[in-house]
Amino acid sequence: MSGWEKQFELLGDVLTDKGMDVDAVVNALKKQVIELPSWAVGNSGTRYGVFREDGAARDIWDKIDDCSEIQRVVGICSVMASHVLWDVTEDGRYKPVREYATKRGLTIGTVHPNTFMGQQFKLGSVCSPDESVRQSTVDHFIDCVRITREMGSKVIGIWLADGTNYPGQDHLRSRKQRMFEGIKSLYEAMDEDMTLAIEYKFFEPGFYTTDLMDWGMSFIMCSKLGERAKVLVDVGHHAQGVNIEHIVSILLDEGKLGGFHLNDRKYADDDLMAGTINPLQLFLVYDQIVDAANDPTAAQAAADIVYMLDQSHNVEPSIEGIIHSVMNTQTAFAKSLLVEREKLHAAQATGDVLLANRILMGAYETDVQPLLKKIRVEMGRDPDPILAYREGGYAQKIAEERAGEGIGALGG
Ligand code: RM4
Ligand code: MN
Ligand code: MN
Repeated sequence: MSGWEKQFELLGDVLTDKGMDVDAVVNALKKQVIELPSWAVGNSGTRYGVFREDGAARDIWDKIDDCSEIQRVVGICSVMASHVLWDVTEDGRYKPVREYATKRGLTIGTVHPNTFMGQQFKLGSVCSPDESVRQSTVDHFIDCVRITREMGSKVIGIWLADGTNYPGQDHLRSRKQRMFEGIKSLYEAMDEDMTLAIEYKFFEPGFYTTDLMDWGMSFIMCSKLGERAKVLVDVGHHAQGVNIEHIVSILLDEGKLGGFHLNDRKYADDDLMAGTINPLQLFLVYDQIVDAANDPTAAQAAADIVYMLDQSHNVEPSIEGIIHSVMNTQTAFAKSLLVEREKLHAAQATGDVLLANRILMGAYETDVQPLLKKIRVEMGRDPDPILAYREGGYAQKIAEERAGEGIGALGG
């Protein structure tokens, strides 16, 4: 028996003694799915520069190959999220993308329209004061419904770069009304079984106002649109100190949590690897989800959440960076499964503040690595995905094959 196998046995005994169903925990971990961000493989940069990576993906085919390699070692990422302008063939097609993904063992997940890169979007997309820009945005949205169908996906995720830079620049209430009309056109064009996830971000690229600046604004849009519109929470899109897990709990209770863009940050929208700066926060987010999953009134809302990474790798190799994020996300989820919920609820009910916090932190402080190694092996993977990736020789192979210049994450 290897070291981690012995640790697993011990952990299993400890959890069983606490009355926990270890098999249920193992099964839940095996069912976890994280969508890989096609845009995070390949070179990326800050606004100051791009550091080119040996073997960086050059086109959509490389990106699919890279995601497939990631899935080979992690086992819970058979879905690739897509950004439409960056994931198209040279002759403007999407079907071959889906077909190649299938061949490499992947399906296409959340499809993201792009209404922020064209010159026309200087003053916004659906919120622009220019009617023709609003119309071209809606045309793109509707085209994205077709693309989503062609990609075999059921979820569209929008993030609007709309905002203003100066007081007085535009009429704020009019922008809100234009935004609703624009998103409504998309919503109405969607198939009955498609879901719209609406992302918010508190600033950037606009620095004075952002038309969808927080979950409340997304929530207003979603509520007015209907059942199939839900809020997408990018964990890096809040002001400092905002309690994200609280937002998550409220959205879950309202049945309005569409999904996550997972990453981490220290200051603003830093797009760092998930769970690297504030692993406690990631755990607390998962804790709310698992709590809802155990409550019949919120279980469906929890089951419907779509999870994807949205990050950008500037100094770490992108494939390894993504694997690391997936592993950190597994860790957070595993810990949240170990919370002694009945005890916690009892402590909450009696106002035992200290005990409640100790119960929660007890789960957070448990070493779940033996558990994760166990499920990886049971899923036919190596217990350590990073090591498996390094030993597999893929990095060397792509460095040779793709010698020359890779593309940037923003397509350039
Ligand atoms: C935004 C937001 C979106 C992402 C773009 C590129 O900050 O996170 O999800 O698609 O960046
Ligand atoms: Mn995002
Ligand atoms: Mn972002």
